Amino acid sequence: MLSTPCKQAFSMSSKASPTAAVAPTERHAQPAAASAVAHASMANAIRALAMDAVEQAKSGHPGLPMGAADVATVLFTRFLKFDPADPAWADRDRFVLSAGHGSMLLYALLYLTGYPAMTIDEIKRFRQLGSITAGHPEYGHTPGIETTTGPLGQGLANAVGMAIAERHLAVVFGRDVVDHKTYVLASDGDLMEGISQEAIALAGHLKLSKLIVLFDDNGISIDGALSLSDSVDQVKRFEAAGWTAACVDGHDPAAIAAALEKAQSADRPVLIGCKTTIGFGAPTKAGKSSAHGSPLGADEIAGARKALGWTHAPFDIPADILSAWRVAGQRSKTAHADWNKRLATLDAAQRAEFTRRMKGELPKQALADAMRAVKESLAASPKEIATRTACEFALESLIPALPEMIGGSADLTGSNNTRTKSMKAISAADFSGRFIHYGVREHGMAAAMNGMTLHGGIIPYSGTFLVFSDYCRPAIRLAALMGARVIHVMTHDSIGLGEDGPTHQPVEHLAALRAIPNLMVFRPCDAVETVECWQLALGARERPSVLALTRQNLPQLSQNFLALNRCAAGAYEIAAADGKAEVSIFATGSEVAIAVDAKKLLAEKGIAARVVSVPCFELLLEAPEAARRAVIGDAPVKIGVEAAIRQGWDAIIGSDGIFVGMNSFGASAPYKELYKHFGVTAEAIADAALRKLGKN
Ligand SMILES: Cc1ncc(C[n+]2csc(CCOP(=O)(O)OP(=O)(O)O)c2C)c(N)n1
Repeated sequence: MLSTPCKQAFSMSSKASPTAAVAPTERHAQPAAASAVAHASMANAIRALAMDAVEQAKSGHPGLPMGAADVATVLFTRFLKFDPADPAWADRDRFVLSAGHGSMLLYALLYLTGYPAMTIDEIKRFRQLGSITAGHPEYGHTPGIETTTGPLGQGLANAVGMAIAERHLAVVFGRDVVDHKTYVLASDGDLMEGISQEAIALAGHLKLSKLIVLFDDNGISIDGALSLSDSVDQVKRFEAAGWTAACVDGHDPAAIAAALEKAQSADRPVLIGCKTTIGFGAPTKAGKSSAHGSPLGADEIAGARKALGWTHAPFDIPADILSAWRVAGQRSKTAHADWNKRLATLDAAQRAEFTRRMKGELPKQALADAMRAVKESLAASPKEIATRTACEFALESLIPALPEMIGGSADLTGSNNTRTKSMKAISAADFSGRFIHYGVREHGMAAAMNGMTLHGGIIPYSGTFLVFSDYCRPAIRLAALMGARVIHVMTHDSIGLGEDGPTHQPVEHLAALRAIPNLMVFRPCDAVETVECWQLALGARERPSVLALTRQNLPQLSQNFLALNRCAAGAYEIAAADGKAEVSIFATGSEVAIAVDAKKLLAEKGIAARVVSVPCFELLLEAPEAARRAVIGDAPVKIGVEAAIRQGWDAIIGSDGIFVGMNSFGASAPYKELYKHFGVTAEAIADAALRKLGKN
């Protein structure tokens, strides 16, 4: 325990005084120039910027920044290792504002500590089009933002992935170059979301001792007092998950600093519950939900200025206070310079590898060689295997070639085939492994993977059933929004999984995933396409991917070695028509072989048909128009085949095209019977084509 858990909330009138100075602890003493300015003035600068920016934007959330200003001031001026001149410094501490609605807290900190891009003009343009001060913090949009937050709980779960990445990379490259902490500021909402349970359980299990969560324990959410809907003892909850947890007065800088100091040497993840008052300083709204998510109003702001002793005009930070903050922003300069020196003394090959990995660059030759070897071996001895098995076959070559790949599964390792024979599991005692047993935690897994990618140095891939993509969809959406390369292996991708029945048979999931912008959904039809889709997913540095793979065996349709990655076009003609095609059959995954059989049936009736395999809608639909037209072709009859719903297919077959697939949930039976039962057969395709041609 760090200190005794708090029982009561601390109000403005508690021992925390808005003008109190800080008593520096020995190790994290404030720099001289900073300590000349009272802690309260520095924290009040955050409060003033937050209330003024929200007021000017006529929208936003002043309550959290005002309440958490003391906690953030202590963290940023005395503990956090960062360098505003180099927001991408690989060994910086990560700070995640999980409660993204409090974005003005982060923007104020970035401005005050001196991130060059974050000017006072950007603060004044809070929430305006083209500013870097978006409503919620957006990764890639604003230097210094580690992850996009706003959907509550995600940031906390991202941080778990960041902390895992740190531990793994420290083993690979050594503590001299990888030795940093991950800090999170989380709100009541973050901790109420279900994903937080998955995240804290995984972090506790892995004893992520360099993960420190500051809980903004203000007892208020949008509807009012937290007591309306929650009575969890968070300290006990975190302790039960293997964390060390305690509570401090979040307006007492000395207490916050003492807890943070103690957390530095913890042997497990740390929760510091910080009792705060939302909207601290606002005369009538402090401590109330009315401070949460709307401008305070002119009178309330005037009252807050008075209460806080802040006499300065809106957006005006007095030179001495700004200078104290800027000095704090320079605190880690020496640490950064020392780190540069240590990196320079690293063995040249190790240094180059570290730099490559942190930049997210692929070992191009190694990847190309590995892919070529797998394709050559498939051409030499074709395999009739499930695409999930083909995935494992590909991984056997990829894992040694790409040391940055870290695999995993949400407790379906044997079914997902995501763990190759050589892969050792990561554990609390040993982070050198490259496989993570995420437990039955799809959402936590997907969000942790986002965190690993954002940390840098790692390309994470997962395993679960495609039907459970719903359980991790919010994190997949954020990966797509952030442009994060994470790869989800999702097996058991249709009624082809058979007996487990409709609860496990995805029907609408491919369409739902294809609806997410910037996500690539691959559905390879055989072992060769599986390898090619892996190559494309790995090569897409700013896009997440889903690989939808079968449980059931499929014939290898491409038996000759081709160096070209045909899947790169999104779709290609896998079986040409004999003569001018009257029918084009478009299919994905397991249904491509069925389409090829239908082509044969049509040939017997004298109808020329071609089959186009469509392993990736997105790549096809993004292709230049001429290329797209060429592959879609102009056959009078177009048929789409996929053991899933039609939604999305009209982009390829047109609204008058024929679709052979699912109109309902599946059923429990051996899979061959299911294909017959639901009419996803070569005969059904051929009959539909003949009917359309008036030849039936
Ligand atoms: C997943 C998700 N659900 C709902 C919301 C909308 N929302 C934003 S803040 C919030 C709760 C506010 O309470 P708290 O987290 O305690 O923040 P505070 O009031 O202390 O600022 C909600 C429901 C959201 N951002 N994310």
